[in-house]
Amino acid sequence: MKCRVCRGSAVIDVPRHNANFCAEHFLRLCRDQTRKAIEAFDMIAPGDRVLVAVSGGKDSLALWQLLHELGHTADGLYIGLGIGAGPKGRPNDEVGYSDVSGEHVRRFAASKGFRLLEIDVREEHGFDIPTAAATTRRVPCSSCGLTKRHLFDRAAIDGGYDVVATGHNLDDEAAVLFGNALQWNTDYLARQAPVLPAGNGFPRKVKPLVRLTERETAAYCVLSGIDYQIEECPLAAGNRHLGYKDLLDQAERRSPGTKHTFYFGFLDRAAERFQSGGEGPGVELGRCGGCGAPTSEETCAFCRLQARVTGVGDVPVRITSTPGVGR
Ligand code: Q46
Ligand code: ZN
Ligand code: ZN
Repeated sequence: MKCRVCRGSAVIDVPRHNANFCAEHFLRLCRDQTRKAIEAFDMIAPGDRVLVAVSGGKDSLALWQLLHELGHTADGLYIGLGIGAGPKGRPNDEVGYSDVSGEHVRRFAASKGFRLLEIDVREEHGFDIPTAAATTRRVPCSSCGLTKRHLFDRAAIDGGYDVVATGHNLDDEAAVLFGNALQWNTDYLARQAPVLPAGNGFPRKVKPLVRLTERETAAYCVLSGIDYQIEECPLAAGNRHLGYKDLLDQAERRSPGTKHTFYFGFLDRAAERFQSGGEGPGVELGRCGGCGAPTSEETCAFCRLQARVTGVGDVPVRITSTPGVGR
């Protein structure tokens, strides 16, 4: 197996590019794909301050390093979600999934000299994700996604960042698209883009890894010596997107390039047809009475969730977004 670029000995095959690469040229491929996504979708302008959502997993740590390699100013934000099942799947381990994830992030940031911000949801907001899920009786990813979006938005606005970058990769985006298309969730299809512009008190949101698959970001980490949290979130089991990922993996094995064609074909030829206004930047939003976040209601969804879970206040919780979609 020879590298397509230098004909040296290859360490990885990438069937969708019909090519093999040595370590050096595979890492370059990852940088080039990230740069291409950033440029094609005007994700980050020169001089923009970027806040990277870091979880300790392969995608977010790869993204953080890639942004630095591409010359961007990127700080990280880690949110401690209080997810407690331990690394070996034992519930109520003293060192839980979130603790281990946080350690990976801190070690990585310290080794690179990157600036890391942290928010602990238990300490600062009085609840954790397992409790929120039990209280709302919804899959944990609903309250988790809502919490993360809210806190990243607020930290970016408060910290004067121009853009929030997340590590969603091609597998993630293709799976969300697949799920939304299966159910014809036209509102979500309208907002499924690798860039959501700033407006209405929200920062710009970008997904610079949309041209890389999960396997490729994992290989990027291994080949560049990034020590990431390998365990999957123990609360992910109820997440429908995992099933869609399996289906797309099968299709990809039979026909390499399927995920890319599906996702980028949608963006090129179909996405526009679903745009019809909605809560985009053009619609004027009010401000939450509790925290000041932009919202179409008196109180934002995060403050309603917090009130319901902590029992402080009596506000009905209504979760309308799914992870990875929309604001
Ligand atoms: S951390 Fe949170 Fe994820 Fe765990 S509960 Fe779901 S959304 S799976 S990226
Ligand atoms: Zn090579
Ligand atoms: Zn609020």
